[in-house]
Amino acid sequence: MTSAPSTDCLFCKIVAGDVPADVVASTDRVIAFRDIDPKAPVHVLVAPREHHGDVATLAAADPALLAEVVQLADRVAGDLADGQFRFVFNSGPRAGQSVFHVHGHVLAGAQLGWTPA
Ligand code: IU
Repeated sequence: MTSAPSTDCLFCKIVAGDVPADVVASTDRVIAFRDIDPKAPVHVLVAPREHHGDVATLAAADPALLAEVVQLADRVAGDLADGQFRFVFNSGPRAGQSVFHVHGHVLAGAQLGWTPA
């Protein structure tokens, strides 16, 4: 998948500031914003500003950028919760991916259950 910005991509529009989002943290290359349909007391999406379709594509294209995504997730969990968090990348529609600009879900702020299926 391409790293070029996509005019059809919701998260590229959020990165560009064309669609509003509740941004909680950001760096030069990564942005973190609250999920509009939270599944935990803290539910924040962490995405590279650059467009990559899924986490494996990002890992292959720019592993350092994936590390920056993880580092910002850790910072968000420390700032908004107690530093303990689940970090989920849905990869592919059958895994639940609905936005095809890679993003990790930071879930925190409560004792989390397990087994999604
Ligand atoms: P997924 O892993 O691709 O399914 O995650 C997409 C998330 O994006 C999902 O949790 C939505 O609630 C969330 N989201 C959002 O935060 N803002 C939006 O405008 C839309 C979806 I559309």
